[in-house]
Amino acid sequence: MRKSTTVSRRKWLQRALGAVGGLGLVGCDRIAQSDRVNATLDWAEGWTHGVQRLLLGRSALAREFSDKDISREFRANGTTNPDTDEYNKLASNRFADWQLVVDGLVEQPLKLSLNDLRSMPARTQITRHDCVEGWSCIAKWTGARLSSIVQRAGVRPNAKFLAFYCADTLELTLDGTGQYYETIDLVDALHEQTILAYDMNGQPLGVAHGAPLRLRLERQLGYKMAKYVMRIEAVASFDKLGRGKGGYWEDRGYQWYAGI
Ligand SMILES: Nc1nc2c(c(=O)[nH]1)N[C@H]1C(S)=C(S)[C@@H](COP(=O)(O)O)O[C@H]1N2
Ligand SMILES: [Mo]
Repeated sequence: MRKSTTVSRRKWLQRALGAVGGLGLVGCDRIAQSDRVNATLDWAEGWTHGVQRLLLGRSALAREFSDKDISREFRANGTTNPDTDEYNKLASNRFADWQLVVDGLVEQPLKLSLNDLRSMPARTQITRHDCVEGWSCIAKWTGARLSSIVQRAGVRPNAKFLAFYCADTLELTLDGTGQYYETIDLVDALHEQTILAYDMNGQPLGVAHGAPLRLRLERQLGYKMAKYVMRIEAVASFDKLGRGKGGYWEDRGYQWYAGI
């Protein structure tokens, strides 16, 4: 099975190369036996496999742990309380009046309460959170699958990224670019383990860890996992958001794709 796929791809490549070289199909097999053509074919096949591996790599699952591995203390980092009037008001009512806004390049803009989110397809996973600063903690996260939300909103064909806007301002700036935000592409948005978590270790998410809702994106570093998510916007590019690099920390020099 594998072998025949390889053989037919090789045939196809031979034909393609033959066409490029202006050689008739008749001559292909003979020409293909020369070392130079074979080297080219090997290179082309290697390249194809490399791309396949890369794409497969994007859907592979992050390691999951068991209950006994859960960290006794999970460190909180960055903002531990947005502490704005608006946020405090929502928190005082245990976020009963809070709604997640989903808009931008979607067919159907959404406003979802915590109850709405809790009634959507969910996933629970015990994973390790790795912060770029060099510490890790393990916790159990439960949340709505981001793929279900994307599906319900129906992203338009020109949407390439999802932007997450948070309730907290981490740095006070005159132009407002100190507000925390993040962007991810649709490949990561549809990943099996990408969820909007409302529970941590079986309890409603606490304020320090991003209440009422935080992103879990288990194949990337901690700074990608936006806490205090208020709004998700489907966008074609993130050039015009913040300082244009795709996230609060990206705008300050960190990589946009923080794969682990
Ligand atoms: N809104 C918001 N999200 C954020 C941050 C933040 O400061 N504000 N810090 C990020 C960083 S650097 C890390 S490591 C994690 C920390 O999550 P925790 O507080 O649950 O440990 O949240 C990320 N998401
Ligand atoms: Mo972090």
